[in-house]
Parts: sequence; structure tokens; C-alpha cells
Amino acid sequence: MARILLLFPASLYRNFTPPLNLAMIAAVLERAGHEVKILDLSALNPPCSETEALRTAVEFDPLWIGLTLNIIFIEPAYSFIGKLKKIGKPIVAGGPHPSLLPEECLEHGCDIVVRGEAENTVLELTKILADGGDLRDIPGISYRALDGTVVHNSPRPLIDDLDSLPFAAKHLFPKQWYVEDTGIYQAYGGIFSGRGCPANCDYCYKGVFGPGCRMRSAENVFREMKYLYETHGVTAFEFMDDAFSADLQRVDDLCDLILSDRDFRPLWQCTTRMDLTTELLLAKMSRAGCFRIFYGVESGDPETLYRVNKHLDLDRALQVLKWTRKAGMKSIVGFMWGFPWDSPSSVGASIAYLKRIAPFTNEFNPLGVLIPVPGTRLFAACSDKYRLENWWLKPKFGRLYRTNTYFPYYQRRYYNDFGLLDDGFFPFTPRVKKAIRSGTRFIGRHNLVNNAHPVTIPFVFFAVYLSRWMFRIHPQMEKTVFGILSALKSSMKKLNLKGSAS
Ligand code: B12
Ligand code: SF4
Repeated sequence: MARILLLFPASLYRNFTPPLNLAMIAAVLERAGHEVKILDLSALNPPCSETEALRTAVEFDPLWIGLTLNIIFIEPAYSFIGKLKKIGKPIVAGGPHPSLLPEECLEHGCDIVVRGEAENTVLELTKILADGGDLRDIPGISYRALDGTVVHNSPRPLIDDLDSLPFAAKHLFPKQWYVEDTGIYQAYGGIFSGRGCPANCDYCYKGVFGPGCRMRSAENVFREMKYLYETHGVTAFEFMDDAFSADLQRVDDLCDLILSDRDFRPLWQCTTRMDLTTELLLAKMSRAGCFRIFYGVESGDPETLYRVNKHLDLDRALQVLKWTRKAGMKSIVGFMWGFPWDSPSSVGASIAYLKRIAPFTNEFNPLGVLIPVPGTRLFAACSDKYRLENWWLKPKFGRLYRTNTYFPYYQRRYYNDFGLLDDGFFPFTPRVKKAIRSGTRFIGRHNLVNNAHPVTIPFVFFAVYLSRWMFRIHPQMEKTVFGILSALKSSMKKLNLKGSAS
């Protein structure tokens, strides 16, 4: 039996739910009899600071320390790894970014990189680190040999039978890490019911789950839902799959299982593609408790959709939104802004389409800046021209992380224009920027008007403009003022909750 410490590094983003990558790795390790401790430093209420995590790492005395690394917070994560390294335990990294760029991770202090799906790899790795053996025998890892050269073992084949995996180890993520200050908590409901997606968009990284998709059976997914209900009282679930309804029959079967259970009436939401739905299935999903679906439209400009290989018919997308509403479900639609070829007319086409679908859309995703992720065709096509090589390590991008440790109110509440209004990836003309701002404002307004209480809307509008104005003058001023306002708001909420409970 070995002890293993898994860390989700601190970042500007907040995890509202336990990250399923660490939860899956922990689950296989626990099933094999190992003791696992997890610290999610990006949790909504992080359990501790980086310094305390370092102390925990020393006290826990693990066989190895694992970190999940994501491109968006890679730079601060590397400096944290520099400090962790002093503890003298093997540092193991995994996730989409290390899978693509293992050498970079090794250069920044990691000892071993697990590439691709890691459930089987971590079991073999733990055995060899505990009992001795040759790292060369483990497919799917990269590491530095004794002579300093980097060794990339052969790739690990994808896991064929996803039903063979244990359920995610949610019990290792204490609830208080994810409780919102309103007291709302449904975080244990995140589930992956399949891996991959049948489509092949140019901006999407597929290096972990590979091309195509693999699904868990409806029975296996239903068992995990029941398990979460019976052990943790979860009644609302979120399927985080890339394309939940890639197999229409499986979703139909899952709905049948839910509908035939008299004691279990879960609510759930999912993400899927609009070409993977039918009117009949949507109606059945709604009867089986689905209350919201996230669809990616990404652009209202047919030329852009063609260029990114999205294969989405915009008329069909509108039809699907109407079916979703008719079935009694809500929709969230994702849009992306800032394609390298964007012009006032392509952005204008997106805005015109936004307006067309807005009456049938409950919410638009408030986070939609295109991030050219390495390992994608979009990145390969524009990397040289726009000097994107290693942008994730450059000060220009990291500036936001170093100078601000949080998102200002207007970005959290209205629209997150992070990266666009400052130096973005691509040099847009002022006219394009202006058009994009008007699109993002449309989204912010739509979300506010559709989802906030009518009485609060004018106050939120005022606060959004105040926050943006202050943030431009001095970020720290905005942070202080809105920090005080939000502390006041939470204490009033707590008083109200106490009042209504007594
Ligand atoms: C859910 C999700 C989110 C949620 C996160 C919620 C949460 N708390 O988990 C939200 C909406 C916040 C989000 C935001 C973003 N996301 Co996102 N997201 C995903 C998504 C759809 C699922 C992630 C997941 O849970 N996967 C399931 C687990 C089991 O898979 P996994 O993470 O790959 O882990 C496996 C291996 O990688 C490995 N592994 C992972 N970590 C570790 C650690 C160790 C120690 C080891 C040994 C192994 C290991 O083992 C795991 C099991 O096999 C993925 C797409 C995908 N298919 O994975 C994109 C994805 C991770 N996101 C991506 C991006 C680009 C973003 C954003 C930058 C988007 C944006 N424009 O802002 C932001 C960044 C936010 C952030 N904090 O990093 C990219 C990342 C690309 C990259 N190179 O890093 C992905 C891959 C999408 C894509 N296909 O392009 N995201
Ligand atoms: S539909 Fe979504 S998950 Fe599928 S390839 Fe496109 S971006 Fe990736």
C-alpha cells in the first residue's frame, strides 16, 4: 500500500465541482488499496494556500505527488512545481497539456509525465516506484533517464471498456470546498458518461481521449447516479461529456432506466452537439429529468463554421433550440469570439444570428474568447503567422495572472472579455474589437435580463458599469470596493438564511 498526494494547482479559475481527472485517478488507486489525499487549490473555497499544501506534502510523506496541468494556468503551476520539487518526492504530471508537451513539463521540474488516459498507467507507475522496476516497461509515460536524456515510452492504448473503471472518488473532495456562499451545493453531481466526440473541430484538442468516442453503458451510468444519490444525497447531475448524446440509443436507454425507477427522480443537464439530437429524444430526456442542455454554436457566420470544421447547420441549430424549449428544457449556447480572420462582417453575422436565436435561448455562455490551444489544427495553421509558439509561457499572456489574482465583478457577472480587450492572440482592428464588444454586451444583457430578478436588474447593470470603470482606472481599487460589497452581500444572505430557518 502506498500513499499518493494529488494536487489541482491554484488558478484564477474556480472549480465549482471536484475535477473529474483527479477523482478518476484517485478512484483506481484506492481500488488497488492505496491511500490517496487530494488538495484542490482551485476549488471555490480552497482547502489551503500553496504554502500549506507544501507542508501537507511533507507531513503526508507520499510515494509520489501528482498534479493536473492545464494550459491556462501552466505558468504559475510550474513555479509551484519548483517549490514542490524541494520535498524530494517524484513529481508526476498529467492532463491535456502534459500529454502534448511532455518535454516542456520535464524541463519545468516534473519527473514523470503521464500522457493520455492515465487510469492504467498510474497503477503500473505506483507499483514500479514502490517495488522497483524499469520505467521503460510503462507505456504512456515520458521521463528523464539517468543520463539526462528524455525518454518517451510508446503510447498507451485507449481504454476499451469504460464500464471497467470505478466511479469517480468524490468522497476525497470535502463538500465545503464547493459550497457557494448562498449555501447552494450540488457539486458531487458531475459525471462523465463517455469519452470523446464524433466531430473534429479545428480548435479542439483531442490528444487525451483520441478521435471518435467511447461510451459507458446506460446501466453503468445509472448505477453511478444511484450510488451518488444513496451515499451523498445527490439529486442533480451534470454530464460533462463532450457529446453526451453521441449514441442516441444509449441516452434513450438511460432515460428508460430513470423513468422506470419510482424512488429516484434526478434532475440533470448535459452538453451535446445540435446534430446529435432529435425532437423525440429531447422530449424523452425532459421527461426523465433533463432540465438544461449546453450546445456549442460558436459562430453565426457560416464561413467561420466551415473554416473551423464545425459542420453545423444554423437553421437546424435554431430548430433544436425550439425543440428544447418546447420539451420544457433550458438551453445555454456557447459562442466564440476572436477568430484570426474575424472582420466586422463575420462578427456582424454572429451578432445577427445571436439576435435570431436569443428568443429561444435561456443563456449564452459568458466565456467565449478563442484560445488557440496547441495540438489543434487551428493552432498549427496560425502559429507561425501570429507568433503563437509557447504563448502560454510568455509574459504577455501571463500578465493577467501575475497582476490580478481574481476576475473583476463585471467579468464574473456580465461577460468575461479576458484577453480580448488587452493584448489578445490576434491583432484585431479597432472596428473588429468594437464589433466583438457589442456582441459580448448583447450576451451580458441577454443573460442578465433572462436570469436575474427584475428588481435587481438596474442595480446589477449599474454595478457592472462601475466595476468596469474602476477596473480600467485601477484593478486594485475595483477589487477592494467589490470585495467589501460582496462581503456585505454574503453576510446579509447568511442573516436572511438564519432568519428564515428560525
Ligand atoms: C469540464 C471542462 C471544463 C470545466 C472545468 C470544470 C471542472 N471543475 O472540472 C470548465 C468549464 C471550467 C472549463 C474551462 C476551460 N477549459 Co475545459 N474542459 C472541460 C472538459 C470538457 C472535461 C474535463 C474533464 O473533466 N475531463 C475528464 C477527465 C477524466 O479527463 P482529463 O482531464 O483529460 O484527465 C485524464 C488524463 O488527462 C489524465 N490526467 C489528468 N490530470 C492528471 C493528473 C495526474 C497526476 C495524472 C497522472 C494524470 C492526469 O488522467 C485522466 C484520466 O484518464 C475538457 C474536455 C475533455 N474531453 O476532457 C475541456 C478542456 C480540458 N478544456 C479546455 C480549455 C481550453 C478550457 C478553457 C481554457 C476554455 C476557455 N476558453 O476559457 C477553460 C480553462 C479553465 C481551467 N481552469 O483550466 C481544453 C484544454 C486544452 C489544454 N491543452 O489544456 C480541453 C481539453 C477541451 C478541448 N478539447 O480543447 N473546462
Ligand atoms: S463538438 Fe465540441 S468536443 Fe466535439 S470536436 Fe467540436 S469542440 Fe470538440
